[in-house]
Amino acid sequence: MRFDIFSVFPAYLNALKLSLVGKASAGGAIDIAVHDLRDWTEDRHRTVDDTPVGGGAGMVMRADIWGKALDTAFDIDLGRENPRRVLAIPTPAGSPLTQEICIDLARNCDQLVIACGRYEGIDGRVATHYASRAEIEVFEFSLGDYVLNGGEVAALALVEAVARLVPGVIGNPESLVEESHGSAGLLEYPTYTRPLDWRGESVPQILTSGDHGRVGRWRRDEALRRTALRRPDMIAALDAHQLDRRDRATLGQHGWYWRAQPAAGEHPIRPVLEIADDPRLACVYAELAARTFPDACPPSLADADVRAFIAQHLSDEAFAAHITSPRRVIVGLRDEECRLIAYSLSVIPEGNGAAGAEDGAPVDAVLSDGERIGPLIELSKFYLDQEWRGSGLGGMLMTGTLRALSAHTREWERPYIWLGTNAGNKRAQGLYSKLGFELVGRRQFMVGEQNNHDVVMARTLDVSY
Ligand code: 6GU
Repeated sequence: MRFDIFSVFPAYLNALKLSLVGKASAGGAIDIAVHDLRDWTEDRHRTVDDTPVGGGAGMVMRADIWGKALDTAFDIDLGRENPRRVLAIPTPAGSPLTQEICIDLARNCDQLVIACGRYEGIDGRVATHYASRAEIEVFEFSLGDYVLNGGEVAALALVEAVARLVPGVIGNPESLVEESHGSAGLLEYPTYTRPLDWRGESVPQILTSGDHGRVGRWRRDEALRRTALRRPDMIAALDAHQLDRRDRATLGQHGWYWRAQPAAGEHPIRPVLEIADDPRLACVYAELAARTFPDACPPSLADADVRAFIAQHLSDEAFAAHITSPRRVIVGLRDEECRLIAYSLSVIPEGNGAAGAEDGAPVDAVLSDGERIGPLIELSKFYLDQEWRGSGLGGMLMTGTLRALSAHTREWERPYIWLGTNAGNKRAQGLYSKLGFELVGRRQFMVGEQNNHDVVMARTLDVSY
């Protein structure tokens, strides 16, 4: 691969004689030529710029000088039919340079010509003229959102990023596999070497364990964590199909979730928690409640009874009443399109819980270790939209619910929360026990004419699990 770099400060590019890129060009794996733009001037002062047409600050580099210079590079015979020639123009107004672009250039480009501008940039016709020529591609690129005095540093960056990917330049291509911005779409995990103790800091113990499986997992968790903290945009761009069960736990800690059966091309999202405090939201909650309530009913329940229950207890009006009631707390989760994907509804008993709850709810209960607990808040509804089950979102909804409730129980000595769920619904019971609930008793629950058997589960209201 051939690089031709044009600059009014050719000495700036002497760095390309050093290190890996220097060796690669000395060894013939790549071919780098640096040219002084002023060699194409004809006046005594070797002038390359002029004032901007239309006025404004600074100077603009002349198209005629650039044209003569760049033509000489594009006239070079590269010794093959239809070579791929790219004109790269560094500018803070360019599109971001990415690893993906560098990989493509390293693999598929025969000649990379880099036009380093100075001052206020290069006359705009240079880019449009070369872009109009069928045998040349133009790539105006930027290193990031800051301004450099000229394109030379960007040219150095581009050559180094591309050259190291040219086959044969790096001795051990393995080292390209796991690096940041590689195929995993994550930043690289941190690396360490001896001494194992340095200024009171030791190398993470797991790395000296010799357990490759655990080391591999630790490194992936670190890569995920770093990326979540430093580059949330990269997490948002991940393909959910490339993420595993452990990734769920790690990214869940940073607020990222994806569905258990992601669609093609689905990305993780950061659901947003809300406390429903405006009765105008009632219809949104009623819709999700009506849609999810049947999932918790045993198959023996008559459809008509389920529909009647929904009409009576989960209507817009019912939710408007819940939302405005001081004894109800409704918490929702919304996806990035603001769709409601999960909600909970809690019932706070009268009189700081001392007087007992409605609907035959237990005032207090006995835990498995014999401890009596109470007073109790009822977690009356806790539903995830079907496709979000198994995503870990239940943990987020539970934490949000407990936090919202704790604002109501500051005066309580030992606040507990209970729920009843159908005795046959093992999936729900499994979820609740993962979320810190334990079995404390049983109860009957009427839907229509039918008496349903529920288990009652409870947990403390502190959020320290
Ligand atoms: Cl490519 N050129 C200049 N002049 N400034 C920049 C840049 C490029 N990328 C970021 N800032």
